[in-house]
Amino acid sequence: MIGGESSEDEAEPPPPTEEEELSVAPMETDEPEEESRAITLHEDKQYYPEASEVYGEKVKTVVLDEDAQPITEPILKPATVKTFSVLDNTGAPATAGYTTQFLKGLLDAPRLIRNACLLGSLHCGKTSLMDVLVERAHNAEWDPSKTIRYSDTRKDEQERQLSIKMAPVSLVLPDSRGKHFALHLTDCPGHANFSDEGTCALRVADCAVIVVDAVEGCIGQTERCIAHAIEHKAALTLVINKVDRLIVELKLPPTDAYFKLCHTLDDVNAKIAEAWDAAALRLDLESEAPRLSPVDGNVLFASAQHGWIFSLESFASVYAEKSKVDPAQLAKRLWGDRYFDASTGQFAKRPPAEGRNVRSFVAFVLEPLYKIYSHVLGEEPSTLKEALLEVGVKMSKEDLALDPRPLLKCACRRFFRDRAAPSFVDLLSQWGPCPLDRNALKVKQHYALLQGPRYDAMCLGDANGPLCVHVVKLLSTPDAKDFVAYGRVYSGRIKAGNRVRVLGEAYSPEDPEDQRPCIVQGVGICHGRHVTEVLEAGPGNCVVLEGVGAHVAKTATIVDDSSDDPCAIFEPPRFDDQAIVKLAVEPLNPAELPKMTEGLRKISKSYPLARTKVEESGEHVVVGTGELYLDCAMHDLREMYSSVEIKVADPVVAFCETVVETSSLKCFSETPNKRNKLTMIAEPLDDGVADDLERGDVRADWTKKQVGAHFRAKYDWDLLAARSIWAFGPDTVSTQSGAGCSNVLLDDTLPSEVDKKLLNAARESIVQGFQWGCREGPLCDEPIRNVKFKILDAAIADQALHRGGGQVIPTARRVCYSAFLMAAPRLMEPILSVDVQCPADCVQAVYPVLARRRGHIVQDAPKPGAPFYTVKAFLPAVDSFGFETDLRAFTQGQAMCSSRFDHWAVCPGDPLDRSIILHPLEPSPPPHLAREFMVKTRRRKGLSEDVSIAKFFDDPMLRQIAEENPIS
Ligand SMILES: Nc1nc2c(ncn2[C@@H]2O[C@H](COP(=O)(O)OP(=O)(O)OP(=O)(O)O)[C@@H](O)[C@H]2O)c(=O)[nH]1
Ligand SMILES: [Mg+2]
Repeated sequence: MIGGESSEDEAEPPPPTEEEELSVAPMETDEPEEESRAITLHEDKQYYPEASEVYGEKVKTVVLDEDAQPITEPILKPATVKTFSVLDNTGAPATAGYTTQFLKGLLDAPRLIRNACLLGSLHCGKTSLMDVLVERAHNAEWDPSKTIRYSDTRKDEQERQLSIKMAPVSLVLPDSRGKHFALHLTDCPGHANFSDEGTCALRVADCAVIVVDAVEGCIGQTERCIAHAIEHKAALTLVINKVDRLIVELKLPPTDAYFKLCHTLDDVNAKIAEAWDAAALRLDLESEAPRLSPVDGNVLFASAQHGWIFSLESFASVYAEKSKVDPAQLAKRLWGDRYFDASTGQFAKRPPAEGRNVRSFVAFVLEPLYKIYSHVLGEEPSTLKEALLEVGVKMSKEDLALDPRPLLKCACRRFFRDRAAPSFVDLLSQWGPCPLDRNALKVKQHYALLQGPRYDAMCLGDANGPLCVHVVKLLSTPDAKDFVAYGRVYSGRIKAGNRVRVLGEAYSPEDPEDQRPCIVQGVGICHGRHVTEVLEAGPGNCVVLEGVGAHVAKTATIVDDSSDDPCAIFEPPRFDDQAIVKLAVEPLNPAELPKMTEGLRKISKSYPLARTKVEESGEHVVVGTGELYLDCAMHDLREMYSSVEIKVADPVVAFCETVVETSSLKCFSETPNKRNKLTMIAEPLDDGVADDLERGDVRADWTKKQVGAHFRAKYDWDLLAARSIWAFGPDTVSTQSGAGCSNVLLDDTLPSEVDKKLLNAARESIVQGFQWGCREGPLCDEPIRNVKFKILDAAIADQALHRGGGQVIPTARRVCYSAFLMAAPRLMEPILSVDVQCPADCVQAVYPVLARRRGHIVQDAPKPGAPFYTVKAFLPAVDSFGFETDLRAFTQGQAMCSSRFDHWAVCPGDPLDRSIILHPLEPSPPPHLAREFMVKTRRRKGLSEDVSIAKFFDDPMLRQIAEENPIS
């Protein structure tokens, strides 16, 4: 009853009122709601025309006798439009000063396109650097006292001041000669947890711009970015950012600042050489690692905060304006041991006999910069104008009235004029390859079918060839209701309205089930916060596609619907990190489970490395790379993808199961129909094999000969053993899902004892059983890692009917388990590598914090030219929760740390040792840890408390064990 009060205490129902409330409500219809929204309320009984007369056919009158909903709730809920992105219109061609037509023209000229990504450590200034470029491209006059962080498009990124997602920003910018280029850039997050976003960006990029903080130099995270970029065969360039910190914070004299920059550069080059050498053979790289040098133009210096970026040549052009010098020639003399002799006006490799003994970079580059900074920060306002004029910086009265920070930015801008963005474009135009030149390389590296007309067209980037787009990432729409796909066009032209096929990650020509037809609803160029519809795009471009997001799980390959020529997929990305932290989630209100599962599905789409699964106990689990990763995923789950209240358990880590000895018995198992019998043993793999398999150095699709040659050459296996490898498991290809394919199944039977023909007939089923077993080990359902299973004997039924999958697969799994359990099984835990940066007096405080968590330090050393130490350590992931907070507390917030997965290590203790008594709420001593982890994991998963050995052994097998171990 609208407006009336109904009391629950009343025994009698309230008498019917004279008045009837009439409300006009929408009639049930399939039409969209908007058409039938009219509602009126009337409180007397006069004649009212039928609602349909007034409001049209689809509206009917209903009479409500009692309140259908509380009075506080509006009958029609106001439409809530949620947005999680910072939206503005900057980036549209109109605001950027060019027409969409011009943009489209550039997109059709692949020689004027560059695809690059900004990679680097946490907070080294990638987003700020992007701001400098965006400011120029959009002719935006932003408030110099504020940082915009244009490519941090999500509100939470702005609030946390941290990039979480990769942000594609396509810009049209001129180089120093005024030639315009279309740059498809991606700003990647620097936090170690989000390195998966960088992997996706590298998949489409031809060039990696490594950004380094001038003070921090090349740190662990930078090293990983370099190695990962080399892994993707991206061209390497370097920006040394935050050079202003050397002047303002460290107050280094100019010569020391030069040495510091040299040291950073040498460090980066050393790391490039190291990573190159490690990958050269595997990736078939050129023998010589590239060397970056400012003289070659592939190193830039920048202070993104103060709005400047320069190369030696662009700095030389400042001098070229005043005197008649060729900037290119001068630039060559501005780095290294070059000295200017003022008396002769010449540059020499030795200091002049008379005059100043400073290198040319110091005299011509750093000293003018230092002067600007010292004048702005140290000079009285009254004399500042003249002082800056000395260095050629003209400032207006209004400029001089600014606060120091904007004033600095303003003075730098006046000095460098419009050189920042063009220096960056020069870098990419010279060192970033044209996409068409790189197509072949990328296709060869990542595409699965290396022949045929489609392959040829992709390698050439043929706009008239068959369509092929590699979607690497799904980007949430601002309202988080849908996803748009971001990918690179390899061949053909993608158009809005195209009928395409979306091939998923599980697609293969042999098993083509994972494909969906769909219609591309829109093709656009992403400018970060704004998308320009371009309707179509050709090869070499990175575009966003509307209408396909729903059909893509994580990555996909899009091909035209009509063509019949064989197609394959781009293999799923290989990440340089692993998802090892698990979080169990549950809706507060159980009825909201479907909403939560829908949200989890979206989390898995939005976070490349995140996996979601349901444990046997019914528990929903999200697996991610670390605490921050899961924190962001939970934020998205609660706020963006499902507005459901969620209960979250304490985070736990993923484990692996392994063996440390050879099986003490030959384990056998019979199929239920007693017609087949398999005998196996398990033993640890040689060191390094599992890593090779996980890295993809050895692939399941290799021929027997290739696999044999590899194992013989690298691990000294005998040829027979090397050639008798049947399969890798749990997965055929190494993925990010924990253990990847790190186990081997070997056929070690003798032709004299076993009918090989029959055995081969059952091979498929045995392999499936092995892979199933490896996926969920017997200790606590975690993947098996680093184990070699050998088939020693097999009796296989000669009738196909009796050796079907239903009989053989579970038996193969059982025999794998029993062989595993007889080979001293152990639990493996993930170990993180931790990089800590802290002042010298804090180093001692780091040791106890690590020691308390079973961590150990492998290196602590002062950082040259910086007032801090870097400490490298290993820390078991299971003890890493809260480590950062602890470290900050112990060092009064002076230590910074970054950690990520490094390797798997065997947990101390025997997980099957029943003599261990676990005391609740008490830390277990190290020898009890494996047992504790196993029991807790089993409990969490709803498994029985202990591993029941009998489950995996046949009776005859059990008798044999009992005979050999009479006591047990
Ligand atoms: N002094 C100085 N500070 C800078 C410079 N560039 C960026 N910063 C500051 O460094 C911090 C991090 O900058 P961001 O641009 O967010 O760095 P980022 O690399 O994008 O960070 P993530 O994406 O979170 O890894 C901010 O506080 C910036 O103001 C610079 O050139 N000089
Ligand atoms: Mg950033």
